[in-house]
Amino acid sequence: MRIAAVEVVVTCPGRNFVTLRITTEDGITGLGDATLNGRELAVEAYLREHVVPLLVGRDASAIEDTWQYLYRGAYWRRGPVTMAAIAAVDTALWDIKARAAGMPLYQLLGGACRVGALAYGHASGRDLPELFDSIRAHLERGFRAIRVQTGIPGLDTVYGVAASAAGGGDRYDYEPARPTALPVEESWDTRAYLRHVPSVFEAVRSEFGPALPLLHDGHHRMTPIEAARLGKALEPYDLFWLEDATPGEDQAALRLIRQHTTTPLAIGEVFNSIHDYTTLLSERLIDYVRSAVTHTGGVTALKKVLDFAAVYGVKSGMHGPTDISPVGMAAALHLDLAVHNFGIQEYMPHTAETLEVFRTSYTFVDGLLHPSDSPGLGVELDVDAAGRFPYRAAYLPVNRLADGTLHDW
Ligand code: EZ4
Ligand code: CO
Repeated sequence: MRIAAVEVVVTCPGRNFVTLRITTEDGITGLGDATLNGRELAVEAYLREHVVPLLVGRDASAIEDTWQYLYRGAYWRRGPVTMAAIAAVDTALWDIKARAAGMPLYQLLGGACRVGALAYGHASGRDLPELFDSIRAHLERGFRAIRVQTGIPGLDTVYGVAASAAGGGDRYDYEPARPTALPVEESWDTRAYLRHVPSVFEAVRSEFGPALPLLHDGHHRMTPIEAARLGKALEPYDLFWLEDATPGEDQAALRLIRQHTTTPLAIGEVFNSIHDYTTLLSERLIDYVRSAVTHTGGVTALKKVLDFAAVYGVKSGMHGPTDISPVGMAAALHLDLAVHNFGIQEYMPHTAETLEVFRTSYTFVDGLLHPSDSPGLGVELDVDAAGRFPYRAAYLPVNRLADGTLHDW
C-alpha cells in the first residue's frame, strides 16, 4: 500500500486549521491535524517543503518506521513545528490503516476500555452570576465535569472568560486567537488573581455541591511558590485538577508545588515530546498528562507517553480546545477509549462553520464522548468547503503587568 499523493489543506472556517491528507495508490485517504495556533503557516511550509516529498512512494502501512524516519531523519529533533508536522503524518497513516481494516481506530489500539470518554466543558463568567449561569448551561447540555475560569476585579480581560455567559451550546465564544495585525495585549496581576480565585471556588462549591468535578487552568502564570500557595488555598474545594500552574518548560518547578499541596496537578498542553515528561512522571510530580495528539507527534508518540505515565499511576487529560481540529479531536477520542489510564478529555465544541468543513461522527451523550464506530478516525474533510474559508492571520494575545513588563500569557 504505497502513498500516491499528499496534500496540505489550510482553511479558516472561523479559525485556522492545517490538515494533511494522504491518499494511497488504492484510493484510501487518511487525515491528520497539524494546527499550531498562531503559527499555522510554519507547519504548512514544513510539511509542504520538507515532508511531502519524502512521503510519496513510501509504504503507508509502515507507521512506526515513518515516524522514526521523520524524527531521527531530520537530525533537528522536537519542537512544536516539527512535532505537529510528524503528528499529522502519523495520524493520517493510522486513519488509513484503520480504514483499510474496516475498523474504528480504537480497535487497532487494543479496543475500548470504557463506554465513552468523560469530557469537561469550559464554564466562565466575568462575575459570579455570569459564572453560575454558564455552569448551569453546561450542566443542561450534559457536561458532568466543568472547568471554571473567572474575571478578576481590576483586570479588563482574563484568559478563558467568554463574552457571553452561556457558551455551552453549539457555539463557544471564547476564542483567544484574534485576526489583528499585532497580538492583542492583555493585562495581568498575579496578586489580584490569587486573592480572588479561592473565593470563587468557595461560592461555586456552595452553589453546586461537593460532587461536581471542577477544574481550573492557571495558564502558566504563577511562580512555583505562588502556585504552591494557590494549590493549598484550593484544597477545601476538592479540585479535579489545577492545570499549568507554572510555565511548562521548568519541570523542576513542580517539585516545589508538590511539596506544598495535595491539589492534583495537570500539565503538558505545550509539550511536544516524551522527553518533556521524564522528570514529571518518574518523580510522580503530576497527576494528568495534558498533551494532545496534534502537538506531541501523533497517536504513536502520545500512546508511548501515556504508557510511560501508567507506570507511575498518572492519567490522561488530553488538550481539546477549538484549535485542535475535529481530526485531532477524533484521534484523541480513539486513544481515550483505548488506554487503560484515561482520566478526562477536554471538549470545546467546534462551530457550525468548522463542522461544515470537517464532517465528524463523534458523539457527546450524557457527558461522555465517543469517536463512533466508523472506520478510521471517523472524520471526512470537505475540500470544497475548506476552499470557501481562506487562511486569515491570527495571533494569540500577549500579557503585560501594570508596569509594561511582558508576562506569560
Ligand atoms: O490557551 O489552546 O486548556 N486549554 C487551553 C487553551 C489554550 C489554547 C492555545 O492555543 O489552555 O485554551
Ligand atoms: Co490549558
